[in-house]
Amino acid sequence: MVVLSQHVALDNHLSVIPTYKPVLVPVVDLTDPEAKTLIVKACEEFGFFKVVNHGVRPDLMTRLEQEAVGFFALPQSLKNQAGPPEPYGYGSKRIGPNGDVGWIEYILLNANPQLTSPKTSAIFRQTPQIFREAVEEYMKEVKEVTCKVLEMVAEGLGIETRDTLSKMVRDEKSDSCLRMNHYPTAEEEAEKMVKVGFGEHTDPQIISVLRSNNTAGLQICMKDGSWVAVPPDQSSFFINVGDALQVMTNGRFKSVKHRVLADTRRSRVSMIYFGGPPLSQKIAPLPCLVPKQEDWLYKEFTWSQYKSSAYKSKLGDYRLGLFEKQ
Ligand code: GA4
Repeated sequence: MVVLSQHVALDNHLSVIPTYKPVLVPVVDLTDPEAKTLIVKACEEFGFFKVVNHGVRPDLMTRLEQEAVGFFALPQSLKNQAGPPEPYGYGSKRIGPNGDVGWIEYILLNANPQLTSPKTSAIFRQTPQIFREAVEEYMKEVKEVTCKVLEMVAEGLGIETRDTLSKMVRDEKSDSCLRMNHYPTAEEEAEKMVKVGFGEHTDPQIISVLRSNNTAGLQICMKDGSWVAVPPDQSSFFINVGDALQVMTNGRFKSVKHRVLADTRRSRVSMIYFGGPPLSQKIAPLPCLVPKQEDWLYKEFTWSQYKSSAYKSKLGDYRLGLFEKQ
């Protein structure tokens, strides 16, 4: 991992190409017997880690990447038929409904194939069978990695029922989603610089599992407020703790603030699986971790309540504030 030591932000552009100094990124080998301990440590210290030996076939990753690249290469008018996102569908530059923007275009899909909307069908219109299959096969395997990691989290935390967290994602009503992001290159020479691709934010869900091509851009925020750049690695997954897991661990795990600074000389493609609970799931500190309610730092809420409050917020807002106990 590399620390961003200085930058100047001007109207979503960085006027200086930042300088970096190296830091270690926690790497967890999922086949290591110590993996659960290392995951818990990484979630406490960074809210972020990289996983290797995850068992997902590399061809599934490259196939979905190729399909996504194919979609993003379509004429703008065709892509627009799959948008604007509400919240699922194709989006360009605008992120969420409250005025956030970035140097990005993306596809957001609900992980539940039964919730196919006309916009989702428009995404798959050009190569229906191949793209849909690539998405489904990829999601099936990444969901397995997500659940495996959540089971290791539960074991590492000493929770007796190891599926306490993973069952929320395995549930057929789980509100998980898949995001495919494209941070394009700039055509104009004057535009070739570092821009904010995806502004700083935390993810609302339980955990997020990201895979990108070999173009840099992802940065995470350390506890002291400094930003560190994460070197890309197309064969690994990067996992971050989301708001819901911060609440369920009563703040022991931190939902890590992250962002993407896009170097517009190279295009970056990432796909992120957001492991979310069913809409009706109650989210609160887990009683097996924090038995006394008076020790809870957060009020109980449903995932549906949290999600609607998130969609009323701006990307960089501290969304958990509304749910903290006084
Ligand atoms: C951040 C994490 C996921 O990408 C996402 C985003 C969502 C969106 O793009 O539609 C949000 C953002 C994310 C958090 C606050 C709201 C909702 C945009 C936005 C301003 C799909 C998610 O679940 O929350």
